[in-house]
Amino acid sequence: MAVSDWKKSVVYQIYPKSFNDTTGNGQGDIPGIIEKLPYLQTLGVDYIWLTPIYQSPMNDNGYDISDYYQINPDFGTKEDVKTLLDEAHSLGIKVMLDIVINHTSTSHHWFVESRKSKDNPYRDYYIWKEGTKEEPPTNWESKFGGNAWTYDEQTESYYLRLFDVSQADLNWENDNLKAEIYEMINYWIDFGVDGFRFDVINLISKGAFENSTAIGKEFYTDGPKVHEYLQELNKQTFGNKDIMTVGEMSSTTIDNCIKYTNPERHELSSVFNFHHLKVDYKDGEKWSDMKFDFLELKRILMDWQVNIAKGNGWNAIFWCNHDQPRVVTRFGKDDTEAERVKSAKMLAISLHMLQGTPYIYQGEEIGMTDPGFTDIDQYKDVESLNAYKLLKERGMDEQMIMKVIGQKSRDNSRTPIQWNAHAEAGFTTGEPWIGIPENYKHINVEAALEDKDSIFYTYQKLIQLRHEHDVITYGEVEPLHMEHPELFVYKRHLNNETWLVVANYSDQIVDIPEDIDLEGEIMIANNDLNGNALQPFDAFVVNVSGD
Ligand code: TEU
Repeated sequence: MAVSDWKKSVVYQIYPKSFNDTTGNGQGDIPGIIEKLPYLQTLGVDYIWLTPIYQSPMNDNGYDISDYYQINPDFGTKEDVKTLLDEAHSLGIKVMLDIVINHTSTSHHWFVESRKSKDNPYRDYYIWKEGTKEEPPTNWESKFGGNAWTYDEQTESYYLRLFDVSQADLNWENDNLKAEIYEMINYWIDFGVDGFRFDVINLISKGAFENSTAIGKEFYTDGPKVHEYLQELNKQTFGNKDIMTVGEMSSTTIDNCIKYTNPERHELSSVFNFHHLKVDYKDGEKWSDMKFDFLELKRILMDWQVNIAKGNGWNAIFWCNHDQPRVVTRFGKDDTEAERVKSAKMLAISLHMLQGTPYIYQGEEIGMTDPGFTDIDQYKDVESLNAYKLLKERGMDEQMIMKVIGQKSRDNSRTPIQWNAHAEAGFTTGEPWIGIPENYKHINVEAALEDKDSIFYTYQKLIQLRHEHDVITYGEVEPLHMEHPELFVYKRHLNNETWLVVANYSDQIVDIPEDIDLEGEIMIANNDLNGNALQPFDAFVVNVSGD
């Protein structure tokens, strides 16, 4: 049953293209989501967030929007969205849409107009600068590789695109543009949605357009007017309404995230940051081969936990999304079935006991793994395909390229949900748009629901615990044993209640430190406690109140 306090809620992220196909065209659709709502109700989530479902050429799977008011026909119709809202609401599930307003597709009619001439009324909706064919306005780099400016023959100028060439950045200095954005968001509020996830929202305020000594991030990340823009957006659209918001913050800081989410500032409800998911980027480079740094992971998570709370801000907490590899492969272990199940539960427990709003990405609740693609032709993602070309140009050998893409590609999380052991994992009756790993025969929703010890039921219980025990939402976080190389240990305190969380991140038996007393009521665990040692990937949450 959904909770009335949004701070106690849990969100389930749906990537519609890979969720459930009802037409046999190999891509998921909105009726497919409707069909699975009872499953999500069984899991117990309060909200679902759908990644973009609007009209789009799909160069970046919907993050390139060409019309904010139309639904991509591959996903269904506006009627389908209405039905989804009604049916979700009747099951006590709220619905969040993804709003991409840092950029639009270059097929959006604003951009089509904008590129026509320098005096077109839409010209200023985007960021155009002069430059010669040989020399772009600045040396900034696109997040997807290459220079961030694209030369347009028509008016012999450059437009800024921090992502793909087909994703032109919007100019938030333009009042008409802002008014159109507010109108569009209000349209979806009136339509009946309950929340929004704002894509790369901390990039909307561009500062000076100058050459960078790095890749240009410093000029537009948490830019000079971003808080002003968000306060205005809040006031003109969702502020003072029962709408939950989460902003996706690229390379942000704790101080800015406090500002984004402290309720007194009227900006957003919560924020995603990604610092804890860069602990396997060697020297900050995503396309590198590296096992994750566990001490760094704990340090970053706890730094955000403690300091965001001090500033009265609010985190979103997550391991997975449609841009990240699968967490069980990444921070757990999927070599054997026992290790996969055990480590997936441990990761779930140690994350869901933190403070903030937890997000579960489709398939995470059954411990889906990276697919282990070995051939570049298996990859579909624009970022991965660009990386392949760039790494080749840099001279990296083919085997290493496939290894790092295998580790880091966004396609790792984009393979379809494995519903059952039938053909194509029950996702489609046609040819899936992207490959499905063989392990669907035993890793699937049907099998998970039948096994009362499955990962699914750990997630279900974690959601129930959050709904029932205020300590998880409001308790103070006390980090412990931060230098321990295998254990993640912390306490949560609320009034007279104290919960202790102990998780073994290693595949080895580890002694329990002497000052850790696991005496008390076990609230959730993935094993029975026995003796003074933790088995590989053990995780325990104990109510130790009265110690
Ligand atoms: O992602 C923003 C973003 O910068 C990253 O998550 C990015 O995919 C990654 O860092 C690349 O290494 C958001 C969306 O989540 C993503 O799917 C879109 O491609 C991107 O914005 C552009 O809209």
